[in-house]
Amino acid sequence: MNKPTVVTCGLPYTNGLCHLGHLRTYIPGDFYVRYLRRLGEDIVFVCGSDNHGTPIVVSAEAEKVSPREISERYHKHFDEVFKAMGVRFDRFGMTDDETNHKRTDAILSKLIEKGYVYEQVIQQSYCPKCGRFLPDRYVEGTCPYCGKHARGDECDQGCGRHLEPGEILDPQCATCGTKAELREQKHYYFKLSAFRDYLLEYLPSLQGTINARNYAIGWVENELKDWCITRMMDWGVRFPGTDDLVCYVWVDAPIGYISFTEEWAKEHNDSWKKYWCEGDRVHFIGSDIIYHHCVFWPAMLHGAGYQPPTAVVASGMVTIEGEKFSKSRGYVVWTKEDYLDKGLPADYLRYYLLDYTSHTRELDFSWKEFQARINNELVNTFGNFANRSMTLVKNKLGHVPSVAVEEEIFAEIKKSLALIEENVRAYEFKAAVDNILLLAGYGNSYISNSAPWKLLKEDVPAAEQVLKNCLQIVKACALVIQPVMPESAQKLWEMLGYTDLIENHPISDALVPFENNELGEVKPLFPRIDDKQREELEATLAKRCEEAKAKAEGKNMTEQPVIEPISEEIVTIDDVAKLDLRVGEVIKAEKVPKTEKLLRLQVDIGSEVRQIVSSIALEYTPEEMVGKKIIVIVNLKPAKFRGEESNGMLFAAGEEASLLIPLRDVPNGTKVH
Ligand code: B3M
Ligand code: ZN
Repeated sequence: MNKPTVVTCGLPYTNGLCHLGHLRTYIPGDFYVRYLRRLGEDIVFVCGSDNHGTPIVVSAEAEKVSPREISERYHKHFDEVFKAMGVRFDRFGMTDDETNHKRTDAILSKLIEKGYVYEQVIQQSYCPKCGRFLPDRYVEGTCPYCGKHARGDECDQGCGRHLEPGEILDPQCATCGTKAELREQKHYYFKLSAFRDYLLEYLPSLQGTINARNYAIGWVENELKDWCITRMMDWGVRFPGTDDLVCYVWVDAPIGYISFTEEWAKEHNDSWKKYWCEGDRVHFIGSDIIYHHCVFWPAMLHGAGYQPPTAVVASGMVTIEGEKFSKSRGYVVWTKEDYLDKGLPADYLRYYLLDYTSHTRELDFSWKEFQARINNELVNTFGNFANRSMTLVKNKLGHVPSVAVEEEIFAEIKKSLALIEENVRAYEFKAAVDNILLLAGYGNSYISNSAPWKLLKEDVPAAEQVLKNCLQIVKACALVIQPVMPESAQKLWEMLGYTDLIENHPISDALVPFENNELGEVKPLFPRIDDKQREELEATLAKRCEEAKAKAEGKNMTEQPVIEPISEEIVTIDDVAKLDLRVGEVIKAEKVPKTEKLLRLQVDIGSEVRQIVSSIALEYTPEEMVGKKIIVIVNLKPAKFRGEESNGMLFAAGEEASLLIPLRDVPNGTKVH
């Protein structure tokens, strides 16, 4: 009997919608679970939403709702999308639910008790303008390791490293842009460095994909810094024994895996310990969070007396039409809006994501490739073989032949089953799915070469033998494709004349002789994706990218001006005092004839009316200027512009010549100081 196994998928944060990047982890996780279950393994499959952490608080603040409210909204979204995509967790919990607060408290208390946690006063970024400390996403600056732009807890645009509080250089408040000050704060640290030897012993035996193991070993060999596990904010799991600190989100998030198993066990009268203390633990994650799962998490579990992960399966990243996935640039495919709501079958996307490339590689999504894969592989090979076999039996022969299936057919199926299983167990999902398709391909060649449509006219018993063999292969194909495409497999199962659920049959039923006397209603299994539909899907993406580009360009002008360097010439306070600056009111304005840029203004400066010539005609009309109160320097040496005398100068900012004006109304001639 196999060990009980808990399989988890990385928890989506509840401040954004589900997109294809997410599915790269969940679909293979679901496929793996479905396949192994049908090999008879005892698996519980859990996931949930990750509700804590500063990004969610930042989003909630922007939307003026509570973090719990925003979390519940996105939690529901993910739950629905996963179900629609056929990703079936036994439990999809929330890290903010009570079970997780309790389990996190228990684990932290254990770590404290065992002496793995210590107190330390650190310099933490503080925004003097917003009047608050700046944990994680609240602060931005420069990565101390690679010099790229980084967020408080993660170098998001460079080396991808986890950053400890206080490590970021040139910290700025992410909300208002003010330069952050450093202020002292008391925090708690986890003695990660004490786990170096343990991790170096454990990691070589960690199963899963090789990228996870190798990256982790490399990091541990290089450096292992202690880890700040508290944050000063309200939203999160209260750190034991404190009333102003919560634990860092990466503490309570993976603990969610345990809590969700507990919640499932409670509901099913089962034991969560069976999985967490005795069985196997397999985590499906994105390759950007290997560090958290292969370094922090096993150390934390080991320190608190739990078993570490048995396997970490890390998927490569997703690109969209060859471009780096980016919400702000529009390179994103939303699972619901761009895929499911367009009426596209979940099964097609499952197939594409599993079979495009091997699990650890980068996966490019393009609608063209999507169309090609579906039409060439699913429609032309798999669908065509199943359809030809069943329609010949149903419409031409008229009955299911009673003759026994030939041995060579069973031998071929047996060979396929072994290869598929081997690859599933090795986390080689593409190879597994390729082998499923190869079985259909074998069937397709077999039917083409045997030409039962000809035999039906010449040698009916021979035709019957071929068709019975074909039905056996179709049955096997349905059983093995089910974990990839559950809906289509069920349809195919019913066409084969079964009335029960295919998912209740073990994979090994592929070797049980085809037993039905009658087929069900036979219809084409996979609708083709035509060019028109593909063009529409491409157009949606292209439009989103254009809009994002336009938005970014507009934004650049207003939000990211080119800042001129600060003048190096030093002036003293006496120099400044020499300038006589006054508030003046424009009482008359006209364009200087034959010039493009000059306006001649009559400005009332209290004691007199001055003529000032200014090159603002492209930015302001004379009418606009009349009545404006402006700042004027009144002791400037008179000058002439195009023959017009100018007795002073006004102030304006930037290329747009934004006028400097007094905020409150003051009498003309008031001194500026
Ligand atoms: N919520 C999402 C991510 O970084 C994060 C995963 C938590 S898994 C315990 O991909
Ligand atoms: Zn970096």
